[in-house]
Amino acid sequence: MLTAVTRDVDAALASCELTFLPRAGIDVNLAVEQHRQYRAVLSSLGCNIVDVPTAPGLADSVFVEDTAIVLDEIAVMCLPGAASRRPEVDGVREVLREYRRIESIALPGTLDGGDLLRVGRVIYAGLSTRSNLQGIGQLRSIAGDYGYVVETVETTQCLHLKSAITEVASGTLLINPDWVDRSAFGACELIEIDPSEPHAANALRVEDKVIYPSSFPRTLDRLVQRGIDVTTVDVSELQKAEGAVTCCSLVFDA
Ligand code: CIR
Repeated sequence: MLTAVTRDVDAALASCELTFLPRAGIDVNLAVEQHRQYRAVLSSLGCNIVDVPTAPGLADSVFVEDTAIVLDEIAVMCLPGAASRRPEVDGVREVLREYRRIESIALPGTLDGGDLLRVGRVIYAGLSTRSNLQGIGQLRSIAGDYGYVVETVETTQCLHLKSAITEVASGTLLINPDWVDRSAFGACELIEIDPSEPHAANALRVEDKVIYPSSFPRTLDRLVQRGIDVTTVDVSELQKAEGAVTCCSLVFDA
């Protein structure tokens, strides 16, 4: 059964970590409503929603993607590059241990799930302000035992690898080529975002469908023209926290 692990928006969301965006007023009540709709779309696409209990004061805890990568065989608990986010991991581990054997990244390695893009048996790992070579190396060693190849890819000007590139259909990636070098993804078909929408590369694939922010109409057109079945969601308040659609869930077969 397709499962989506999510976590409520914390009341402290407005105190979130920010790296590339200036702080803008976040309407937390609206964020809660947008997140409710996001969960409803996940449900409508066949996901069983499993919630991680809230841990008050963890401002960024809605962004569960950064705490783990769930592979078919195991879950690897990440070690977020931002120290304020490390306490988020425990609650997610407690949930994931119901579904997978758990492995973990340890200091001095750091690794954010937002930097991990899995395409088949390849995991592209973003070398970013959050994820370092030690963290990526630990993942390579853990996942290598299960036949995954981990490729390191440098990102620039964006928070995570998945700010710059995500999978929108099997072997087809949506990319902002200004933030990540397209040559790293030679084996895949690439769709470029519309250049006027630099944040538009983050799409959440759920089997043969895609959940996508309503704020990027030009790139949305490109996806639709390629025959991709897209459902849009308004995530304006989560975007002000430098989040988008992949970061609010961990979707896997359970
Ligand atoms: C952070 O800076 O860590 C959060 N404010 C946003 C994290 C978004 N995560 C993601 O896109 N995977």
